[in-house]
Amino acid sequence: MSVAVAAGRQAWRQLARNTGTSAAIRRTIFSLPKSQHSPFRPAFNTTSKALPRFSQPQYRSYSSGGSSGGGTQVKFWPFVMVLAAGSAGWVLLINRQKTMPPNPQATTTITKPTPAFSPAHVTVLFVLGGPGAGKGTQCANLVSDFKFHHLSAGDLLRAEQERPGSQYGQLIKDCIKDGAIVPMEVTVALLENAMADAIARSGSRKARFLIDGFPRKMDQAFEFEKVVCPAKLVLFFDCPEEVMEGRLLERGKTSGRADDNAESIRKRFRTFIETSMPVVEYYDKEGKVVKVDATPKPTEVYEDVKRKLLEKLGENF
Ligand code: UP5
Ligand code: MG
Repeated sequence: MSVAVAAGRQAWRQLARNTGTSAAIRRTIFSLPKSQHSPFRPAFNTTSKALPRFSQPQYRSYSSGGSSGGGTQVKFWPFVMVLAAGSAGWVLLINRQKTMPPNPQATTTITKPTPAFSPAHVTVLFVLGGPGAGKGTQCANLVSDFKFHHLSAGDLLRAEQERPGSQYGQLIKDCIKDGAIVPMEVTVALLENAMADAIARSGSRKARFLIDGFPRKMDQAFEFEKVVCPAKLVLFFDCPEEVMEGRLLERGKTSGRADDNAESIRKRFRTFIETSMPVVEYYDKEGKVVKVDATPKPTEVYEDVKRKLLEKLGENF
């Protein structure tokens, strides 16, 4: 029997060594009275009244408040080692990444939409002002003196409205009569096509454009500058409503325009104040607005336009 007990004790020792059981547990086991070392009892069976102390050291070994002072050192050094090894590995990894060349495959490319025309070749001036302020009249003067291409957004929309087979004809007609703004996708596309045509016809990459009556809304401004071409400045014709109304009603006698009537004019004014003036204010804050008083007679207005434009842009803009 004693041979069997001795063999059992030897087997326990071997098992504890081989399985890496902590020294604390091993010491606890092998410091017990020999009678409690039976290999046939489950060492960690907490329900076993005969072996309550087998279970206790295992829980305490993770606590800094253990009652066994000698056990504390032994309990913590493996974790300190693991932490130290982990930290060293982490520092090594970070340092290695710093010295490594960037992986081209891992680089995320953020592609911004490129405008169709570069401002290095194409100069765009937005021409804004209330209905009847004289935008079209003054653009005609600038075309003859400065070789601008004049594109009136309103004229392009009216042409599209009349084009046989246009899917936007009715939409444009309704918007114009109500003084409402046609969805920007339509107008921006018409402007871009007209610019491309003008450039193709001129045979030169360099071109100057007066974009008349556009943008009438902030989203149009952002969209145009993003996909078509950034604008150099805004020429703004400032005119009181009663003056504009008189001009439009006078023109309405012969123009044939569906919006030159009292009711449409009222709606156009409201849209201009609520939706289009914020565009002028936005560009004004950007320092891009050239403001001209549009109440004098056309020739006087033009003198002012010319002087202010040259002041702002110089001779060779
Ligand atoms: N006139 C001009 N200057 C004068 C002066 N100094 N003294 C005395 N008379 C003067 O002039 C209007 C009239 O005034 C003319 O008879 C002229 O002889 C006289 P004009 O040069 O035509 O003024 P303009 O500002 O161009 O007036 P217009 O009516 O064209 O302005 P709107 O901005 O209202 O019209 P537009 O054609 O740009 O737009 C029409 C509609 O299209 C909009 O209401 C909208 O529904 C739609 N639209 C969009 O939806 N999106 C757009 O981007 C653009 C238009
Ligand atoms: Mg006009």
